[in-house]
Amino acid sequence: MGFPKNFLWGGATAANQYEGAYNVDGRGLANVDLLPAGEDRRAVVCGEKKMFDFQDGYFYPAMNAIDGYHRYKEDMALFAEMGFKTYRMSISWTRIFPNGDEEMPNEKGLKYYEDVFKECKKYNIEPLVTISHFDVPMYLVEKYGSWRSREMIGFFEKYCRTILTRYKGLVKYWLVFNEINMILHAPFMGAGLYIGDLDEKEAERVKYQAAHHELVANALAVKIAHEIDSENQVGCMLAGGKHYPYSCDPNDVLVSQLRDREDYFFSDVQARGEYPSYMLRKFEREGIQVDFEEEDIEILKENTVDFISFSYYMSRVGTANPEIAEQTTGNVFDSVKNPYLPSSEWGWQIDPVGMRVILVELYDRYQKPLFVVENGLGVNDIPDSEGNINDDERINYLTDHMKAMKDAIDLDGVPVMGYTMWGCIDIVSAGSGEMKKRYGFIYVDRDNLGNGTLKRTKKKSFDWYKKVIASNGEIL
Ligand code: P53
Repeated sequence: MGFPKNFLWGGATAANQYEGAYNVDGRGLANVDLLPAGEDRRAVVCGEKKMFDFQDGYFYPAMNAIDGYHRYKEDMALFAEMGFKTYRMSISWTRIFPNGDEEMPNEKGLKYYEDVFKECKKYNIEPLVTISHFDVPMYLVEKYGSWRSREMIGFFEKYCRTILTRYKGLVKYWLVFNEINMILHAPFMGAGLYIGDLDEKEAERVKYQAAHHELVANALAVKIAHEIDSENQVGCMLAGGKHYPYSCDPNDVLVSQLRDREDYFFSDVQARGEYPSYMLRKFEREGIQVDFEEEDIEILKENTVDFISFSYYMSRVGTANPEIAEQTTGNVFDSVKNPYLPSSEWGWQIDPVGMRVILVELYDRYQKPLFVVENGLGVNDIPDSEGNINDDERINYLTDHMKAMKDAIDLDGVPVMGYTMWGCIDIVSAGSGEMKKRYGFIYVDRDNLGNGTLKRTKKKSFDWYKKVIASNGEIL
């Protein structure tokens, strides 16, 4: 027993956190370029502070990131050396359609990813491609207000058709929207929505209307992918992590269950093909007017995803007791602190058992194959006097989470397709904008302000992960 023979071990990155080269080869500006480092980042990410262009006095870490655009061959060789079976990456929408509404795609952008996929093939690495890892062309944000407008569906459909056609035979595994539920918590980073000028009720309506458009676009992407190549497998992608009741007070249990539904709403639609009754009731009760077109119901119903993917960093806690207010820090998902769990340097609580809990829960709920497409630990790794990085804390974190995943496979019978460790090479942190929040097996010489040689160095975990993959998880 243990991990299945064809288990897809690998690592994950996202275009805006990895590539840099934000204005090279005709690439257009995207929302994700405009998230500044520093204390205003959160307000921009959450759509409260408007940042539609670069402003003086700010540093924008995604502009150059770790220059993966020019260094992917060197990085891919290192992934191959670790034995990666898969590499999760994302396509930057504005490399393909710089404004989002062009008649013809940008050939330089298309060619770039074709080269990347060919490089994967050279090493027998199966690409797992996110179609939108939070990015939206700024032109569409300014002209249409991003996903609040139904017009977005058509632009996205065209983008999907273009890449699915071009990369037929090179890519088989696709994810449509990264962490689709992020739209409720970080609307500008997650979906290009600026809502700072709206009252609370209108902001809520806009978020759900935009979510509906994304859900329809997701279903159309599934449809197109299946039409273009019946080999294609398309997954949804959820920011995962269950809410545990703070106590066994039934009211805490209920609150936790209700909070989980804010996340499961998305995968419920994507996996089951219809709006869950609890969400329709919520819209009715709270007077949230979400416009549906007649055809949407059928589109959603007929184009459900093939598998469920998710990120898992931490579990969350729900309580009905307003006096329990100690919050965890550093994540856009607010949660009460769990007294049983330790925290990372960034205040993210560490809970390997929660990996098994979420795997079991998602499989119970959907009975579709699961894919763990993000998991990992952000640490401020500091090279010692010899330049070595002994990241034992990361190795322990990953070992514990992989063991929990193995339990879910072995003891619970959950079908897990693969595991891609987040930030397999150090990249810019999405939440904090820092470079020093590092996840990688590979260290990158760059600091929070963009200084450094960008030199890549293997950490201790590099050889450890190589052994994990070579033994198909047996050495854990
Ligand atoms: P960082 C929280 C906040 C921001 C993005 O996060 C997040 C989460 C976790 O649910 O989502 C994913 O870099 C995301 C990645 C991101 C990763 O978590 O803030 O898909 O883009 O880098 C880790 O430590």
